[in-house]
Amino acid sequence: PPAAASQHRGDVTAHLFQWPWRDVAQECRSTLGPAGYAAVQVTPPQEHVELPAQGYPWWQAYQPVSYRLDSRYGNTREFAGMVETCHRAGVKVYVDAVINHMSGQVGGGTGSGGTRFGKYDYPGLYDSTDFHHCGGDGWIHDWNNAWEIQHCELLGLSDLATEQDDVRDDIAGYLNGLLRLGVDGFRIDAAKHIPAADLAAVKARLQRPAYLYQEVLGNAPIPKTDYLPNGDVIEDAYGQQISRVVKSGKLSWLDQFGEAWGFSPSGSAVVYVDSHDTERDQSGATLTYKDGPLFAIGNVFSLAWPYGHPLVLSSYGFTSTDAGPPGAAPDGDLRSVRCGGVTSGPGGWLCQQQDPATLGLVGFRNTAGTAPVSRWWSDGDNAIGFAREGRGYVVLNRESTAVTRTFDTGLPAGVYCDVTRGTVRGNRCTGPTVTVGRTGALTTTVPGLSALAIDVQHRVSRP
Ligand code: LAG
Ligand code: CA
Repeated sequence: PPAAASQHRGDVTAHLFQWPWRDVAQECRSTLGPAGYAAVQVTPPQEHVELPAQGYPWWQAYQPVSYRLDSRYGNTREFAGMVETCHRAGVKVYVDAVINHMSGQVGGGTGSGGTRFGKYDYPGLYDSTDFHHCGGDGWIHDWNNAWEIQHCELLGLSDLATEQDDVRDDIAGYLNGLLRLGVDGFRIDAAKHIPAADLAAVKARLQRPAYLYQEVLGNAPIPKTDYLPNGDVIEDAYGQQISRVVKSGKLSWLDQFGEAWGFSPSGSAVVYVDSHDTERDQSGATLTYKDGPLFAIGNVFSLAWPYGHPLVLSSYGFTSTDAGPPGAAPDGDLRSVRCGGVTSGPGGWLCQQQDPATLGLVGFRNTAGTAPVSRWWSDGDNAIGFAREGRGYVVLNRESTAVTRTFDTGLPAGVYCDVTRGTVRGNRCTGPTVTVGRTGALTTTVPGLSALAIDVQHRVSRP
């Protein structure tokens, strides 16, 4: 990859859930690169099952049929072009790697690239001897039993015998092919269902170093710490807790948010407010785009706060949890992404990665770098403010009424652009500004259910 791709650009990844490769490329060029996103996470790119009778659900992508890059999202040429374009824009590409299992189709079928397959038979790749066969229906039933979780079938998906050398070779062959196309790292899907030692054996077969973040949900009976020697882990407790605090707790509880809450080590944790799975959780526990200003508060906090590596979900409106991406043709083919969907119900692509506050806070986080949190203030309830010492300051007001006070920002005096609402073009802020006085004091009013963020890269004038 060109030099731009290896420059330090912070640690925010945009997950462009279900986006075709050509649109991802365009988004790297027009938004992700200029805004300072470090990386993009793309949908599993391998050939997958096709389920027209079920309306081509999004989760087809999580049932591999072969390792050819021939999917609903594009072909090998389009995938390679996307990686090249994103690198040119300074954005790394992380692939969602589905390597615990193949399909769950009992009667078999034909894949998105035309491959005919059976549940335990993938011509030229795997046969029945390459899979685990537990008793009974083969499924995982006892979720307190670590052996079962790793050796039986997740949701009835044919479970690869990852302890076998030939299976490890085939999985590594797939990942190495992606690395040859320039891919920078992998989200290891369902990592908890693969013994950590088996993943280590696959990693050892990679032809060059790659960034790994592993999906290990919960801690029992399989602890996330088992996987830290392989790379980072997804800290799913983060999204649960931030959702709970913002929906029904107090922001003032967040002053030690991170390892003190029992989370994984900050430098090894990938975190999100919501994911493509949790936004479909029916319990309503997760903060999602459906929560409007509350979601915005959780999102701004998570980007401003120096714990973990944030993953920003970009998704589409839906009512049915199975619904595939908007605007698909009757044959399941995808049309190009058009941002601007309505925020509830089916309707369109939401493009949360382009939200002004999100763009502003990606810049804020990059500007803050390793500066520590300081000057914490709260009203003891649901309004907080804190600095990233010398680099930025943020106020979050989840009260229903406005907060007016003088905040001790510690920032150099001047007029600052509120990056939750505007950005600097030329030397002017496209949104509201606030003035920091000579002692770093900022006297302002922050309306109920809103946020304010300023950073030293967006100071529009000095005294
Ligand atoms: C994941 N991480 O570990 C993904 O984040 C998650 O989205 C995947 O589930 C899961 N692991 C397997 O890769 C998704 C859907 C499931 C879907 C599965 C396979 O959330 O609902 O299961 O992908 O396509 C579907 C049906 C099940 C059925 C299964 C097998 O919903 O009812 O048992 O297919 O036929
Ligand atoms: Ca397994």
